[in-house]
Amino acid sequence: MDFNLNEDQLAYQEAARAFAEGELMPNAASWDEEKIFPLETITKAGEMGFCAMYSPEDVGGMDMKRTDAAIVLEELARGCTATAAFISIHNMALWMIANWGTEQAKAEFCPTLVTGEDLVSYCLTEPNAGSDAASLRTSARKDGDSYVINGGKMFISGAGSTKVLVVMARTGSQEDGAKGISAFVIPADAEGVSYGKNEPKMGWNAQPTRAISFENVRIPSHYLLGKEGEGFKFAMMGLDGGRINIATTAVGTAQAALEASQRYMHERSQFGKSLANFQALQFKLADMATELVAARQMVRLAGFKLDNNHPDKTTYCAMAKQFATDVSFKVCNEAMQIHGGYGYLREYPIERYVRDTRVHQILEGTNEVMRMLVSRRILQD
Ligand code: FAD
Ligand code: 2MC
Repeated sequence: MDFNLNEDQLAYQEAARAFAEGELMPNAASWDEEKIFPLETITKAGEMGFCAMYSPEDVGGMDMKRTDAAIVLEELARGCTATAAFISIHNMALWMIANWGTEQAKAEFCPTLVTGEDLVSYCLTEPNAGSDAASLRTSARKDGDSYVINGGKMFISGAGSTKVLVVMARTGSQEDGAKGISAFVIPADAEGVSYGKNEPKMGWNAQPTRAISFENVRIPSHYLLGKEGEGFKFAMMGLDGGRINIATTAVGTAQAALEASQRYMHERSQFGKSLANFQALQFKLADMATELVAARQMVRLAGFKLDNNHPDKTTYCAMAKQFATDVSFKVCNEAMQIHGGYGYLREYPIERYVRDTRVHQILEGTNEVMRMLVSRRILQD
């Protein structure tokens, strides 16, 4: 067993770190403050290959291992959590098109998604179907050589700015549950697609979140991914990898918070000594560092399970998402405590790290849903 990063991984890490430090870190605070979705910067990330990391080469992707993509996303998140997290969602949705799209759909949508010139949203959640995603009601009715989509999605990242939507909709009846769900690729400007306001939110301000309505949206039947009834499985397979990504972007942010705390403890003095002399804070820093190492290792282990198609890959992805996002939020919050009142001010990045990592415990499956997945698996044995 070798815990060292190999040459390729070190090269990916270095490239991502340079990109994060040059393009993301200097702008993250103003993107957050002004709610700017940095489309041009994401296109630059696309030039580096970061917009199609684990999509296959036949569509122009990098065909990287999930473990390697996690290394890249961790570094990007040190620069800007919200931007890195959107890049991760884009990678997940593009991977679904690349894997299960028809040749026509792949030829139409993949080239500009791979380069990051265009972006794609992942549309599963509905106002009344959040954790219970299989209860979704958006319908897709077959009509000749078309499908007609009606319904609505909630909380869609990137919506209003993305050019393409991957949408899970019901081709079967409500009683069919998960088996009645299919996945589609839909142009974001198709007639009948409309968008809600950019939801004001606590964090992730460098990317918009909107509701989407579909009113008699007619799409050709070759926009169906795979076969009818396979959509829920595809959505969940996308999320296995997505959950590693959400976990690793939380770890990257917490790493930045840890490094800021280390610096601050040397810089700040009280009672005639630097904070680095107080054992209460030394121990806090030690716990932060230790738990973060455990979280990172768990993310990489889950990546390894997914890369090797291990039968328990879904369980490991859920464990990693739950553990790493809980640890990362705690580390960011502890970093705020170490920074005292200054940590609470916008002048320092710590309060943004806290706001941005909080949502990682909620989305791509809440951490309660992750515990549900893990306990279901344990109790099966
Ligand atoms: P609910 O499902 O209503 O849950 C409420 C609470 O009940 C939670 O604590 C939950 O854990 C708990 N709960 C529910 N069921 C159980 C149970 N069986 N046992 C124990 N506890 C339970 N979705 C997309 O499809 N695409 C996106 O791009 C996207 N982006 C998002 C961006 C942001 C900023 C946010 C906030 C959300 C985004 N989501 C997106 C939606 C996100 O995935 C959901 O918010 C999440 O899955 C939870 O659903 P819900 O909000 O409806 O909460
Ligand atoms: N891989 C392959 N197939 C899977 C799978 C996976 N990871 N997970 C489930 N399936 C299959 C499963 O095998 C079953 O098929 P079959 O009956 O043929 O065996 C089918 O899908 C239904 O699965 P379940 O019986 O487990 O469905 P259930 O409704 O009980 O629970 C649950 C599913 C709770 C795990 C799912 O609804 C879930 O993940 N909920 C959370 C929703 C979520 O994560 N939303 C994220 C939205 S995206 C987002 O937030 C972003 C920011 C982008």
